[in-house]
Formats: sequence, C-alpha cells, structure tokens
Amino acid sequence: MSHDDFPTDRPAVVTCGLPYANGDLHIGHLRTYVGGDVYSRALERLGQETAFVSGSDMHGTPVAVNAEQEGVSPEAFALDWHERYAETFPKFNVDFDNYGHTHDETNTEITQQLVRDLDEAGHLYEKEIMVAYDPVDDQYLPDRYVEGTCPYCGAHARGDECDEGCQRHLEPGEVEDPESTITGNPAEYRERTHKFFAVSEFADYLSDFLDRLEGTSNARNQPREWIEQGLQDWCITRDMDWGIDLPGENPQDLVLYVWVDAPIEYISSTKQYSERVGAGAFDWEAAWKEGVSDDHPEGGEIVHVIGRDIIQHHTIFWPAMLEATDHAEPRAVMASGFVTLGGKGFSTSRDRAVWADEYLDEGFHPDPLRYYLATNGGFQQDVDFSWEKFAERVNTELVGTVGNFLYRSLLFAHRNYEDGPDADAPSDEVAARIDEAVDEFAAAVNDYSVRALGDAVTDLARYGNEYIQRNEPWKLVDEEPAEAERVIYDCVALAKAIAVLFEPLAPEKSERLWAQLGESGTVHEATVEAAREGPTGDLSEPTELFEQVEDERVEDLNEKLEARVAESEDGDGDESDDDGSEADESAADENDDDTDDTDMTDIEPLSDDRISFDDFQELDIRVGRIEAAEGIEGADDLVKLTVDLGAETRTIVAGLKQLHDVSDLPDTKVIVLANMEKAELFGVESNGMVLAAGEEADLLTTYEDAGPGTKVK
Ligand code: B3M
Ligand code: ZN
Repeated sequence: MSHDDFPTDRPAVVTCGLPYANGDLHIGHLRTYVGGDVYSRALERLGQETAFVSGSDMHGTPVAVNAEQEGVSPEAFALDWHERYAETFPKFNVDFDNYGHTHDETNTEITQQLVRDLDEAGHLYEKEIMVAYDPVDDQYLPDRYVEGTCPYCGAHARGDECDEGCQRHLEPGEVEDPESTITGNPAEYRERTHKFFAVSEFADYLSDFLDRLEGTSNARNQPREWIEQGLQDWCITRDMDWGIDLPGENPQDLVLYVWVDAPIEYISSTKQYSERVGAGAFDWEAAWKEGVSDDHPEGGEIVHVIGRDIIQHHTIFWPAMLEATDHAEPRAVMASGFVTLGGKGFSTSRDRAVWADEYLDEGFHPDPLRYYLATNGGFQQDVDFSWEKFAERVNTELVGTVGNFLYRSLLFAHRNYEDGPDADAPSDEVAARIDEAVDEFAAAVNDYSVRALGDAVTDLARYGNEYIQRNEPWKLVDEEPAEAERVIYDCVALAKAIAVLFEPLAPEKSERLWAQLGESGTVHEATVEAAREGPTGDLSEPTELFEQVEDERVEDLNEKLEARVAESEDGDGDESDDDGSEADESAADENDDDTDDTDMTDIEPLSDDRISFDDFQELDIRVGRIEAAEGIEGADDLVKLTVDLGAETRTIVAGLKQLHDVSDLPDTKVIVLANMEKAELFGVESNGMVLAAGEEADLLTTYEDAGPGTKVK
C-alpha cells in the first residue's frame, strides 16, 4: 500500500452509492449515506480538501419496471423520487456538495464520451447473445423484466440476479424458463448483437489495484476471489428505451446498461460541483483525471462509500473502466453491512422497515440516529436495528456521557464566569488529552472507521467527566478561585474539542454547542487545530444538547414496529422486492447463519445470568488446526474450513470471507465448539463452530503449543 495518510495535499472526492430513484428511503439506506457524510466531514475537519457527491440512479430496470407497474413514464417516476431524495438527505444532515442524477445532461455527455473512449482504445467488442423476448407484447425483456429459474441453484430468480437463492449475478440469457415480470407471458430467447467491455484484460491491473486499495476489509478481500475464478467480460448494452443511448452506430437502438452510467455520475456530480464553486475552489479534473494536474498527475483521493452488495461493481467493473480511460483509481472502498430487523433484511414491499420519514415524524432529531447508525457495530457488519438499542445508546452515551459533561461544565462556567473562564492555555494534562483525541480521530479516518470517530469523542467526554469530578471546581470556587477558574477553563477547552470532533457525527448539535461556547464562525469550517486552541468566546447559557428517550416511548415504538413486522410475515411468502440497494432481504438472511458476525456495540455489560459448571461441561471446546480453507461460491461471507480436531477432521463453515485473507487461514490454530449442532449453509454441512472475537472475527487460538483435539476447560 502506497498511500500517504490523510490529510494529503490532493483533492479528495467522497461518494455514496446512488440510490435507485424508485421508492422510499429507509434507515438501512441511511446507514451508507450517513457513513459517507460522516467520513467526508471528518476529512474536512482534518483539513483535507474534500468534495462529497452523489446523485439518484434514474435508469435501469429497477426504475423502469416499477414505473411501468404504476403506469407512469420512467422519467416522470424517477424524477419524482429524485426530488424527494434531494429533500430527504439534508433532513438527516447528509449534505452533499452536489446531488445530481444520472439522466441529466452532464452525466449523459460524460458517459457517452467515456464509452467512446473505451471503444477507441479497443476495449469494446460486439457479440451475439440470446436475450429474453415477450412475443405477445413484442418486447425485449432485459434484467428485471424477466424472471425464471436460476441455472446454478434452481431458485426462482430475477433476470439479473439470483436474489432468492445463490445470490449470483446473472448475465442476459442465463435465467431458465423465462417469463415476463410485467405480463407473466412465457418468454422466448432471441439472438441480438450486444457490446461487451473486455474486463478480463484487466485482471493483472485489478490484482495490483486491490493491493493498493484501502477501506473496509470486505471490499479488499472479496474481489480477489472473483479474479482468481476468472473474470468474465461484461455486457454493457440493453434492449430498452429508457437509459443513455449507446453512442456511435446503434442500429438496434440499444441503451447502455445502468451500471455503466451510474458510477460515472460520481464524476459528473463532482463536475457540477466544480462548475458551481469554480475550479479554483474545487477542480474536478484534477481529482478525477490522470495527467491533467502537474501537481498530482495521478488524480485525487477517491473514496467510495457503498452497501456491501455492490462491492463487485466498485472493485472490478468500475476501476477497470477508470483505468481504461485514464482516470484516477479509487483510493478506498468502504462497504457497509446491512441493517436488519429481527435478523431479517428490510423489505420495502412488505413494509418491514423503519422509514427515514417515519423517524423524523416521530419527532426525533437526526443527529442521534446518525450517531447510532455510524457507531452501532463496525461499518461493514450487518447490524440489527432495535428501538431499545437506539434508546440505550442515546441515553447512556449521548445524554449520559457527552451531554452530561457538556451541560455540567458549561452551566458551572456560565454561572461563575460570564465572559468565560480565563487562562492562557489548557493545562498540560488536558492539552495532552485533547492531542490524544485528535490523534485517535485522525487514526479513525485513516482506518476508515466511522465508529472509531464516535469512540474518540465519547472517550474524551468520559475523561471530561472524570476530570471535573476529580478536581471538584465547585469546592474550590470560594477558597481557591484561581484554581477553580483554571479547572473550568480546561473543561471548556474539552467542550470546544468535543464540538470540533463531534461535528462529523452530530453536525447540528455540534454547531449549537459551538454557538453556546461563543466561538466565531461555524464549526463546519473549523479544523482539528481549533480543537487544540482552547476556548476564545463568551459563553451563553447552556441548554441540554441531547434528549433522553423514555422507556414508554420505546415500548410504543416497538409495538408499532412489531405489529408491522408481524403483518409482513403473514404475507404471501413473496420475497423482498427491494431495489437491490442497501438492505436486501435474502442477502441478510444469508448473513443470519453467520455465527461469527455478532453485532458489537460498545463493550456490553457482563452478563448476570450465571451458568453452572455442569452447564459449562456440556460445551465440548477443542483446539483445532485449519488444514484447508475455501470460499463458498455465492455466499458473501462464508468459508468452508477443513479442521483437524485430533480425533477427527471436520468440515466447518465460518463467516470469515470478508474479514480474513482466505489463503492465510490454513495452518492457523483455532478454538472450536465441537458439539455445536450441525447446520447446512449453502449446501455445505457445518459440523462445529470456530470461535472468534468481535466484529473483525479475531480468531481465538492458544497461547502455547496445545495440539489439535486438546480440550479447553
Ligand atoms: N443504484 C443501487 C444499489 O444497487 C445502485 C447503486 C449505483 S452506485 C454507482 O445499491
Ligand atoms: Zn441461484
């Protein structure tokens, strides 16, 4: 890996995966957008020049099929949703520098130019393929216009993806027994000529690229396997009216596949931002193109924030397109896990979801949800949403730790020193502690951990509570007023540092704190240097920043949600109709089986439920040695392990694929729960459970040389 730590002197672009403009946003979607927003704000607080962009994904069958089912044109349908998204994101303080859409002129032009460039550079070719066709309706049936049987696993599948079975991406012509999604008519296959992008030529480049790629480990590890299995060339055209026309000669009136023009919107949206603020303020070409800037011939720092179901598009197809056309390559891909409800994915059609608008309509402030989504579990983990957990985090961390420290310090300071306590600088102890928090913050950015950004702040506030308690300024104020003033000045300095470092997670609350501190300007322009500076303003009367979520409230919210989930389960068994975006039901189900993927919040309290020694004796825990490991095809997380347990060798399935380099696993000593009940996962029988700690599945092993089969007691 060869990247300099952030902040660098290159322009950064942080992007969020584009939502298909086809339905309401739920908090599963928001996890990615909040994550991207938090990350881009954190880069800015570090002093990194950053553009934060996204847009609505207007094309493709996910939009066209839904529009057709509603009897409206795809353009009107998608524009309507686009406008709603553009209004919704700011309500969650997700503030894109530019939020465009893929159907606008900028994106149409850039897309067609990029495709021409691919063609001129010799990376495109034509091939005859079989595509589904509805003879009654006289319509070709690309992607989600057709349904049928998966040729790999036999499950009912969409034309583009085995969404209810093995999760494979399906190429045109692959689905068996095809029928039209719209009319139900049996489809036939007809031969058509389509354009292909020769992705397979980029295998070596992509391998090297993955060595350099930063971000979450799932995005860096999963694609290696696809490359090893051999890359297929990629069909980039479709038989549809809705989309961007294939440029050049186009006798069959084809449009480009939605996944061609969608990521190009990252570039287009950045260009629109540059055009608005001027290239002096942000130069999109210096960020995206290679060779246009003398200072940075390799372009800028591109960071993609996406859902984990679209890793392949962002680590294979997209970087190959960029490389083939002399664009900057992504520096990092951060792929978020899904949000689940009771262990199952959200489902739009079955109303099994917590909707973005619903959260606001309940009267909640956006910042607590931001905090919860960004810090509840590691970014790449699937996390289960519950109002209890939300309330617990708000009440203990935001109200109990951060809010409590701020309120007690600032109230004391304001009552006793109207213009603010006076001192030249924070004490050495507090200055050192603030430096430490700034270092943690910078490390979190460089580790792509939005969760660690939250920890840096809550830890600092925890320290603040301990500091004020230890120094008891309320006892000093009469006897030793100078000492009391020094202590409370330190506390205000800590509060100011919290305002700066908490801005990414809680932008509106931090701004209010900044105003209470009487600091000038806006915290959205402050950098971590201001956190070290010590307070400079006149305090105003503080108010409590965060509100407690009461138990009755949680009960009430739970009742509503449970009623809805129960209703969705009474449904007709029709699986998720989700838009293939952030929280796909079947993908989440798959993750259900993944026993190593626990949802880690901050350290959970230790359990009070004691078990007897006899109960413990029932667990047959053994030392094992992994002999062989291979990813299970079609499963995002799962690895099939052959484990030597001394007395016998077992096959064990474990959710390690995203978190470990599978080829490193053989010869690793592990601890195994040998009498775990058997389970069949993706057709593989798992006979035991490998134990691992925490969100990164840190494998348990032995301290010395206990061999395979040794009992753990
Ligand atoms: N519109 C939504 C999804 O599959 C898709 C993302 C495009 S990102 C360039 O999650
Ligand atoms: Zn399948």
